[in-house]
Amino acid sequence: MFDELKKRFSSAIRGLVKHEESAVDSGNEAVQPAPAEAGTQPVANEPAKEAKRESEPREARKIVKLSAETRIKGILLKSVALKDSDIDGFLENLRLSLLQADVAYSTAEDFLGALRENLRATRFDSRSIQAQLVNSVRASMLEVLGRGKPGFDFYGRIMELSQGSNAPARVLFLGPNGTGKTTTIAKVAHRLKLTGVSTVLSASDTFRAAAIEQTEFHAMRVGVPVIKSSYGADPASVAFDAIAYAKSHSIGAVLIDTAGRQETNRNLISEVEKIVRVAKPDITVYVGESTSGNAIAEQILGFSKHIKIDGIILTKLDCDAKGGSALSITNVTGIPVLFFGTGESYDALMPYDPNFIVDSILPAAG
Ligand SMILES: Nc1nc2c(ncn2[C@@H]2O[C@H](COP(=O)(O)OP(=O)(O)OP(=O)(O)O)[C@@H](O)[C@H]2O)c(=O)[nH]1
Ligand SMILES: [Mg+2]
Repeated sequence: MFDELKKRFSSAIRGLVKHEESAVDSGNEAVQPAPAEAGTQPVANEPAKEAKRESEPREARKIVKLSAETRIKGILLKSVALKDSDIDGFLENLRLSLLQADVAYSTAEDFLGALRENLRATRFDSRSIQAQLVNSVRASMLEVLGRGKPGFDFYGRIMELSQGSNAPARVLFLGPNGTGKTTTIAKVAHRLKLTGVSTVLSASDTFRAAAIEQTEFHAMRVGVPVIKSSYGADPASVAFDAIAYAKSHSIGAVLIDTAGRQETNRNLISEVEKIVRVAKPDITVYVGESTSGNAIAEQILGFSKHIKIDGIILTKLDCDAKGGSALSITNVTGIPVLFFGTGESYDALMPYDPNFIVDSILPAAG
């Protein structure tokens, strides 16, 4: 996950640092040291010193190169400001990388705008340009990832609701076909079981062949009950029965599975609206797959015209080398991402963490 962005960002950052270094080298020829400093300056191209430079390890050479910048500009300045032309080239490079990794256009622009301001406001110490650059990119990315509605403690809220007067907690899962709704419900049931909250699954996908058996299979493996009906039955009435079962058995939470549907299918959207009217979910979760790329934000906005969505679970991040949707989804929809699905096992549900995304994309600052 995020492999492509990591590769591209690392190369853009390295590229800019190199660019800066060579700009410094050429500047060295143009700028004469001030007379008072001349005695302390190394003589350019002095053979013995050049030979020594060649024998130094790479990292040290980089510092020598950059300390040339300090020699030249440091007489006047202690630090270096990036030139506008460098910033523009760098941002253009990043823009391409972001768009090719499926980051939404508006999010890419938001991020690049924040980064431009950040880079313009930063005085770079010539010995640590790369580290400072990484930190600037990190800060701008976190700023953009932090915009939009903040997430909430999903399990904490379920636990609270499961003990309240309106128990059980009712959680509805919806989204397009095959995104991982049923598997994610099993993951959530597994986690709730470990935290001591009892659950029942509502097999409210009465539409797709084998969907009921699939829910039963997961329920059996996780060790929780399931309420089902027959294919073609009203999914809302299955949810109603599951809630009644939970009430009569003091079960803490009902997890309602639904058939996959597109936001453009009016009949299927009406069906889920009916489930909402009957089951009155406390939390409605949209399950979408990361590999849908840019399209996912549009799909969510389409759904949320009809149904209030409280949170998003982005699945199959483990299969997505790009991962751009994870960066833009909250920024575009304003709806918080709660978890990433990172595999098929029941514990492969990772809480959403902007720091994790940024760490996965950026090279280490040091
Ligand atoms: N690699 C990976 N596979 C996943 C993840 N989540 C679900 N899957 C797989 O995706 C496939 C579809 O998962 P389901 O849970 O059946 O998806 P669904 O949304 O319920 O599908 P429909 O009921 O047909 O709409 C299954 O093979 C799952 O094992 C994930 O995070 N990573
Ligand atoms: Mg399903």
